Amino acid sequence: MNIFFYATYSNQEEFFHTLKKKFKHDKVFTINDDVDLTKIDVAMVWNLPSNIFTKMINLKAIFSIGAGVDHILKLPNIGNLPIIRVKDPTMRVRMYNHVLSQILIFQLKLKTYDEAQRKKIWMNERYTPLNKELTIGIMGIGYIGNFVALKIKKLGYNVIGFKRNMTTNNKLFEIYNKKTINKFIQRSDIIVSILPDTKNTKNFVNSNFLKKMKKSSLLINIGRGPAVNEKDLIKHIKSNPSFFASLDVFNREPLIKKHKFWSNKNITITPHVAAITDHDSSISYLYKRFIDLKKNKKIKSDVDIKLGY
Ligand code: OXD
Repeated sequence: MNIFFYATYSNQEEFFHTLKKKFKHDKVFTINDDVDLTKIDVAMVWNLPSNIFTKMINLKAIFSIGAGVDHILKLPNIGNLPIIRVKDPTMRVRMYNHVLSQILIFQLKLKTYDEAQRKKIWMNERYTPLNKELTIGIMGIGYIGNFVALKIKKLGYNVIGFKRNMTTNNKLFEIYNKKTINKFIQRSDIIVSILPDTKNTKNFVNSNFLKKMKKSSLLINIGRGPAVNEKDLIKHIKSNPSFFASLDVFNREPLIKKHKFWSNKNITITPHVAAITDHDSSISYLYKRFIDLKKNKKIKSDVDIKLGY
């Protein structure tokens, strides 16, 4: 089969070499090859430009080399083309580590002590809640969200979930849906958004949502930037000094220099690194799915185009 690889990763060369080694029985092309795009069977991509995609008129499937597929759903006339996305167990572990680190920073008031240290202030002891006293609300209970929720629950935190169209309950933790979302927000001490970027999730966390959150609370966003209304978040923090946010994803990346988030002491910024793509493990996953396609001549899409994930 003919494969076309395209990515906008900073280490895409390295990724490409590992991919080429793994797919040694097939031909892997890039933009630097003089290749007839109509002969490409499979595209393995991150941020593929539309003008390249539209020339690949005989594609059997398009693979996202990351977990997200928003970059693929933006392409024109995707139709019923099967979309495969990476399900990488190491990505889930990294997401969990990241979430736990941000929970602990908030729970143990480490930002406050850090600020005091910079001013050489020996701060009096402050109450820090135990795990069992905190409820962590996870929005987006998919491959990653479910794993994070269960790992956190094992540490003794109370865990609840939110999934828009969920009607049945999960046996391991309570799941709220779009009808019961208010209760989910009000119960949570910390909300973790692992929401994808879809028409239903744009500005999901807006002033209305934030107002319902506890005054002393933490919002962690490791899903997609557009799920959080950035202006509303800044306003909310201004009037709620005990409200914190830890953001790994943004409306526009990289975050521009003049963005208000940079200098806000209640906001922690990480540059979309909560779960970096692990080359070996994600390429192994892509390979497994590719072999399925080669053997069966067809493959079931991982993505419901209507839902957008
Ligand atoms: C991904 C990401 O979707 O890195 O893989 O955001």
